[in-house]
Amino acid sequence: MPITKAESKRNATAVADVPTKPEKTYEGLTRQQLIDIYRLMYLSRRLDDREILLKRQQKIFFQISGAGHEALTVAAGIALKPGYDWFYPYYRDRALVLALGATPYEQLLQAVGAADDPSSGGRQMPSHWGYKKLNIVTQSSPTGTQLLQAVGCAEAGRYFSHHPEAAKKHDGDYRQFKDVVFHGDEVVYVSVGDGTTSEGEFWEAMNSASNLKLPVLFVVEDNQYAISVPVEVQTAGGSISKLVSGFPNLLIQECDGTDPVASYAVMKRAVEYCRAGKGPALVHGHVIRPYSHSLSDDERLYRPESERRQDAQRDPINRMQMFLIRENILNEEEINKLEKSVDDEVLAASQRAEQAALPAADSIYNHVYSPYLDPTTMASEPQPKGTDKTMADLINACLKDELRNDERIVVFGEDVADCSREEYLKQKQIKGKGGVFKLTAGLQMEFGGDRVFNSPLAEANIVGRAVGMATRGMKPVVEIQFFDYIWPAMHQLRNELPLIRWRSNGAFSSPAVVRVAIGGYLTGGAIYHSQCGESIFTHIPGLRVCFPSNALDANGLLRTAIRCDDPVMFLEHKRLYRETFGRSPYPGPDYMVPFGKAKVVKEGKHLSVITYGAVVPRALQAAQRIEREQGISVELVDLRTLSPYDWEAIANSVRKTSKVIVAHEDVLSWGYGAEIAARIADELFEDLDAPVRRVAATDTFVAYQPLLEDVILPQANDLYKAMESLAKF
Ligand SMILES: Cc1ncc(C[n+]2csc(CCOP(=O)(O)OP(=O)(O)O)c2C)c(N)n1
Ligand SMILES: [Mg+2]
Repeated sequence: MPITKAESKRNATAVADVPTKPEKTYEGLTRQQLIDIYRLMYLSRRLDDREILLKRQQKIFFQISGAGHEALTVAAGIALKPGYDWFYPYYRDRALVLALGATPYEQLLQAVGAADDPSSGGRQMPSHWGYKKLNIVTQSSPTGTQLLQAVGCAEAGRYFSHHPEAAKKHDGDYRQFKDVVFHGDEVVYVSVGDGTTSEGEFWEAMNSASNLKLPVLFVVEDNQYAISVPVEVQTAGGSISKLVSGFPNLLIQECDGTDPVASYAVMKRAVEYCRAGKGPALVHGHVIRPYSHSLSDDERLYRPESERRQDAQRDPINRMQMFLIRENILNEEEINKLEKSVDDEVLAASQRAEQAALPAADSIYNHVYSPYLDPTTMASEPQPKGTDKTMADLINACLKDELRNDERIVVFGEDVADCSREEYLKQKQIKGKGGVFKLTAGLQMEFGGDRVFNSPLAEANIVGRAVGMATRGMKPVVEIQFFDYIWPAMHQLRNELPLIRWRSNGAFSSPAVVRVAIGGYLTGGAIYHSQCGESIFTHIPGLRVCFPSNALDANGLLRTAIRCDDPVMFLEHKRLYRETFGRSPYPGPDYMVPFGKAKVVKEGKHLSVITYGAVVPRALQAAQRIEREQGISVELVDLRTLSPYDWEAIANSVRKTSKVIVAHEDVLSWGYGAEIAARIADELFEDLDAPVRRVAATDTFVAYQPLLEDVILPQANDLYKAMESLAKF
């Protein structure tokens, strides 16, 4: 069994001289390895104890321990290869992270919130592991979001081994800054507690990993509780390993997770299975939780003394001590000596960490976005060719160009493939679908089923896997079929995708593109096929949001979205896909529209309309009519991207006309216009001759009956009336 670099370092300070008897091994573990394992377990426990003390002294601000889980997680750490395999641990995995090579000092830097905390630079709570050099990917607090990312990470390893050319660097786009390393047989470790297996994303991850035969090692650390909720409430029948037994290709192993030798035996088997490419494995380890859920919880409120005493008898630290003595590996004196050396090490690390420099207050904006590539400067001129094309045509053309240009791109989502049953395509029995709006038509046929494919009907699955792939260096360009159904992916979109870079203090990034069909004016689209809601996403730092109004912008913005180094939500208005308005000739394979640069669609002098998306053609119609009928000259500004947005263009227009309407299709209250209007009122007050007006949908849902839809969504006539009233003010 390989000993990690960190372990061999630790051996230098290990105590025992191993007796020179014929070497007896324990599931392949040597006596020295068992001593090392005990050292790691004890080190982990003492670090928790130290943090608890520091918390009581108010020198740190939170504590959650890995106590009781040490044997299982050290076993995983030594069965896997740091910096080679990939790791998506959770907060109980302190001992795993130590086994992989993180130091006590590094762990304590996070507890004190130090500038040099390698996991997050003082941004995340303690025990939120992330170590780039060890392939331990930045971890968050939501239970279970790591699972689908681990699946995506495993897919990326497989993808690059099938497409080694794709790993190459490329100047001028995100690839310049995104290193790719792959080996072809790396395993992806992901762990969760028993309670977390109740999350839907657990089941989505199990489904995809086993269906795709991916090398993901799922470790369920079953301590019988999720805070105060016992396992029988979480899991039908009380056993997760029984419950998942129907998944094909899945190796299931159950063990006493308080016994490192038993745990190592199953981990080794599981790792071998995954590494051989046979599929995923699930290790169900039974552990204990001796220190309550966290320092904010007191388990005596819901667990009687008898139950706690029973658990204590299985404490892995005591058990391992007794084992070492029983097997004559260490005597009591040697154990004491080892423990003393660990205690000294922890104390020294703690004293050092308490002195560590704290992050500078002005560092808070670092790594919200990529520091390397600024999408507001990514621009090139169109080279128009051929006849006018629709927005749908030019989005499709951009996807084709970019798939050709960048082998790291994969396209997936619901129904995006031409046909999943490829033999039908090969035998030319069918024409193929390529998206419910046909935006991805022909992509699978040209680029193959491993680059363009259908996902299960599960939005979190789509975005979660994309996050994992993008973290490894791929460029997933995924599709959410209808904005109305984006919500199952909200966790990944709000808590993961845009945060990876910031929360890891720049160590990791996940620049994926999420294309979403959005909007109404469909005549019969009704509530669940007409929603907008862009302000929910512009409210998220770290996420870029585009909302083009015409074919040319859609093509150029999508290219910038794909080539840039930030995560992008690309909102495509369904009604505009095939509209006569805003068609354009194909602008060539390199056309890019910079983010944050609005377009003045029509110059004017009496008032400004700031808008985007499907309101642009409606506002233009109203502006042309009012100029014709009443001589009122309206300036129309199309924002094109909503985050970032072009404040300069807004300010220039308002300074020129002194009157402004902010218009959008989404409901009025708390909408995107509220922010823009507030900023205009704040910063341009002196330039205004009238109140800032807003035109938007009513504060209702979009109804099916066209008569109602017309009243609900802002029409050209509503814009006309608002223009008229403001001009007269
Ligand atoms: C999505 C989400 N819901 C709720 C929480 C609050 N929470 C944090 S840990 C936890 C219990 C987790 O239990 P389990 O998965 O069994 O892990 P354990 O802490 O027992 O190791 C809960 C409810 C959270 N972090 N994320
Ligand atoms: Mg639990």
